Amino acid sequence: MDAKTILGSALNVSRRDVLQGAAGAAATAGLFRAVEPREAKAFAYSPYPTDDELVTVPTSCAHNCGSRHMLVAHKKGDVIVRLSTDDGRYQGPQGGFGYDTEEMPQLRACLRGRSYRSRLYSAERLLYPMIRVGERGEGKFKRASWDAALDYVAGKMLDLKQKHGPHALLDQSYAGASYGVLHKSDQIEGLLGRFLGMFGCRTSSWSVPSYQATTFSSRMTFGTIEDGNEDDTFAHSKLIIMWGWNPAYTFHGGNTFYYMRLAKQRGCRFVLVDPQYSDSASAYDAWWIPIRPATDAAMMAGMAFHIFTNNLQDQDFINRFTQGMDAGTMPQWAQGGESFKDYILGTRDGQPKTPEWASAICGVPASDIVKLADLYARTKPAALKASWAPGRNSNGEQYNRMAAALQAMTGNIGKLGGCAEGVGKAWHAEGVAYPYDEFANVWYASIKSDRWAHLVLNYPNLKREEIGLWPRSDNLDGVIPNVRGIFWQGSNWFNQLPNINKQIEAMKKLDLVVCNDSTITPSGLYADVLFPVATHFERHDVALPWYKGHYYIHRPKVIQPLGESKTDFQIYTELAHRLGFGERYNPRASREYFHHDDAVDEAYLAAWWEKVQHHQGADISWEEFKARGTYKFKLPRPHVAFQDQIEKGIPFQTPSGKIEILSTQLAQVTDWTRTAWGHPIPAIPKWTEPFESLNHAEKRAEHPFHLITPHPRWRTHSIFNNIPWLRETYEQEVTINAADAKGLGIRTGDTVEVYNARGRMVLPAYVTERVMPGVVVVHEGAWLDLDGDGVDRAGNPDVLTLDEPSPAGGFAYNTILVNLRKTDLNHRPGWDQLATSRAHVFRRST
Ligand SMILES: Nc1nc2c(c(=O)[nH]1)N[C@H]1C(S)=C(S)[C@@H](COP(=O)(O)OP(=O)(O)OC[C@H]3O[C@@H](n4cnc5c(=O)[nH]c(N)nc54)[C@H](O)[C@@H]3O)O[C@H]1N2
Ligand SMILES: Nc1nc2c(c(=O)[nH]1)N[C@H]1C(S)=C(S)[C@@H](COP(=O)(O)OP(=O)(O)OC[C@H]3O[C@@H](n4cnc5c(=O)[nH]c(N)nc54)[C@H](O)[C@@H]3O)O[C@H]1N2
Ligand code: SF4
Ligand SMILES: [Mo]
Repeated sequence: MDAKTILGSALNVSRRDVLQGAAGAAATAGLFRAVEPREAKAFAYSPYPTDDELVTVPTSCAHNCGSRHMLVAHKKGDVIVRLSTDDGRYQGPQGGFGYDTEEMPQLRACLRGRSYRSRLYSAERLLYPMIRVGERGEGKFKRASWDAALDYVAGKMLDLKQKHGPHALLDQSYAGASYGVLHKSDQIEGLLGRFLGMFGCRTSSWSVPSYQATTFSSRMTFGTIEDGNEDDTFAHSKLIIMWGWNPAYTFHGGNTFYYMRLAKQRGCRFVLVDPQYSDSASAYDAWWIPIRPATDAAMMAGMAFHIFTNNLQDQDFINRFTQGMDAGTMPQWAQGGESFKDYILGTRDGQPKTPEWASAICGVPASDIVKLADLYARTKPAALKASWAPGRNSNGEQYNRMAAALQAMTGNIGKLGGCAEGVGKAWHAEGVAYPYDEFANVWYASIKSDRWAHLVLNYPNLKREEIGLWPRSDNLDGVIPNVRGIFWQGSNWFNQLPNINKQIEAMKKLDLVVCNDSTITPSGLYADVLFPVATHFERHDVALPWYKGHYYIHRPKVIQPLGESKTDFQIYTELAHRLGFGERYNPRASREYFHHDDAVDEAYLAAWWEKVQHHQGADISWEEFKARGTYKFKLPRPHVAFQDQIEKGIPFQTPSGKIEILSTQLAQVTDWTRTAWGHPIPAIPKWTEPFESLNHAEKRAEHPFHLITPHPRWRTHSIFNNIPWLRETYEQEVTINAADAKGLGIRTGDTVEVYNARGRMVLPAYVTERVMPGVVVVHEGAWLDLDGDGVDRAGNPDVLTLDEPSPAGGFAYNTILVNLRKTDLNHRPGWDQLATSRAHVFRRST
């Protein structure tokens, strides 16, 4: 072969191209001597197909990630070769290339969404049903036919129901696919709940890891979790306090950061109250107030003290809209009782909650507490965005209720540029496209989700309050469920719930574990049967926004399902047929649905769109929506929660119709063991001691550091952990303050072990001044990778977290004392180095 032929074949160009190139080079040699034909050829080569060679299909990204953006698939044949995102062309009739306005910004994808192709085609994809052949957790499976795998599960279900009764199967479905209307995984509205419920054998789980404490607070205070403003309202704030909130990483809406930037340009001031200095703080040049984790309620009480004692409160707002803020707003039934102001001033308990008192608990100088309180009370409008992470603590509900008290006393509720969040849900979407009728046919007992291991390990010798058993009004009230099997759908909770080692022990006692997922995961590794699930690129659906955003995005079936994967709906429908209730479960489908889902899914979605037209006034047809790809609702004014309550005097949805600083419901509980919470909760917001914190001298002697575990920018919890592109952008590391690191002889890049009585994990250290002394940070969501000694080499902080619920059911993910030491054990950052699903052995043994 001569040089040109080699060049041609190496670059994969046709022989004709090479010949033309050679002729061209010869003809022009005299003119362009400097240009080597070899270089010209290499430059001209284009390795990727251009758009006119591809089919373009707009769709959306997915999962429980804080937002919902567009992805635009470009495919060749049935393979997606490129993903792009919104460029303005999908915004309806007014849109067009480059269209991007303050009223209607594009829905542009983040780094995770743009990497989605490598998740779609990852080596960890599940392509065939699998049945476990090794021990649970060993990772050994053999490929099975759909028939064999479905028969096995159906047989086991009948057996367990017959032997152990109607509680034997635990529904651990969660939000991996909650934000679609048809192929839905969800604790409450999901496909699995309906399936197990109709089968008549289900224990469901309540309590949301994200914000159970916050939900409790929003419900008690406002009577709803829809206390959220739309993203664009941030642009109208004069002061934004990011309290335990890092929107540069953890999105709470699609364009939050954009609107906050507009606020900055208009002169808004920013404050961050957080143990770590975040990228959000640096982006907005925020005043950083480092705070000891799990002590936020104390600092807020100190702020309330300053506001009351300097008469900076909005007394008119308090008088008109609150219950129990002070003596004048106490309801008839509580006259003479302790009001919130009494508590803050210490008139009953003798302890005024002064900034100095607060400072001793939270570690923030009293002068800074005063300065922030002053700034917040005097700047109008001001948004105290009290995010969920500080509520993801022991007694976290008190933090959120205290925040609501501050928001109310400064009159920042129901006003543009203010903020009442809380949960922050801004919109009630038309969320379900299959026949879902509020628990009809759904037989259930309900336990607190992260207490399943405690239940299984201690059954039947436990009290109802240990598992947060939901009260019932029938003769089954108080019956402790005998759980013998788990179904995971849209959840990798084995990897994500607290105290994984306790879950591993409980796993050993189960008779059946079934996991539906698109990839192998740690939950799948501990399952008996793996059902491969088609992703949202491989099925027909409509996407919902997260908590903010008034829009829908159409999700066509962009490509055919990979391997033998099926949708969750197909899997449960076929199982239901085998168990005798297939037609009831999926009334639009025949048994053919397992092989042909298109027409049935289309029918469900078209009927759902009719509801959108009738209930929400969407003004285009289903066909037009499909053609357009998105539908955005035009709001008559920026959406501000409770604006009508404040401006028109409409009652709040609480028992009193007021913002309940004193909760009517809590004040009236007589037996806490018979509530789902199980533990006493004060009726007004109060500072209560967490299980453990930097203030517990005795516990600190052995475990001197407080670990917090925020959400990662580069993953959606555990999803995307196996993506090499994203792995290049980060390390799963423990962030430690420079002075602390010096004391331990640790430098950036050293491998350290982080441990406490519940577990051990290994990961590299990142030494910095951006986290306060005494606090260390590890992001949640790494895929558990245990060695033979039970040490997690991946760095999943849930081997260290505590499964003890805080009184209102919150998850104490940020309340963890730990210690650190340098180690010779190696860190194993991800299974992508170890696993291929094609091998049927998902993990190397240790
Ligand atoms: N230490 C610590 N732990 C935490 C937290 C913390 O702050 N700190 N945060 C907690 C919070 S807030 C949350 S929300 C949880 C999240 O916990 P999980 O919900 O378990 O987290 P994800 O990683 O999102 O897992 C979702 C799973 O659903 C799968 N999935 C996606 N789409 C589909 C589908 O269509 N069908 C099926 N069958 N499966 C699908 C994904 O592949 C993935 O495995 O983690 C909690 N864990
Ligand atoms: N990129 C990305 N975005 C996400 C998710 C994701 O996995 N990845 N998950 C989504 C989900 S399901 C959820 S629930 C939300 C979570 O949203 P958030 O709860 O708001 O997010 P986190 O990242 O856990 O924490 C935010 C900040 O709180 C700080 N913090 C932790 N503990 C304390 C404390 O005790 N006091 C104070 N003052 N600050 C504290 C952390 O340092 C961090 O900077 O994010 C959503 N958005
Ligand atoms: S924020 Fe969520 S929906 Fe948006 S692109 Fe990222 S992962 Fe996808
Ligand atoms: Mo969450």
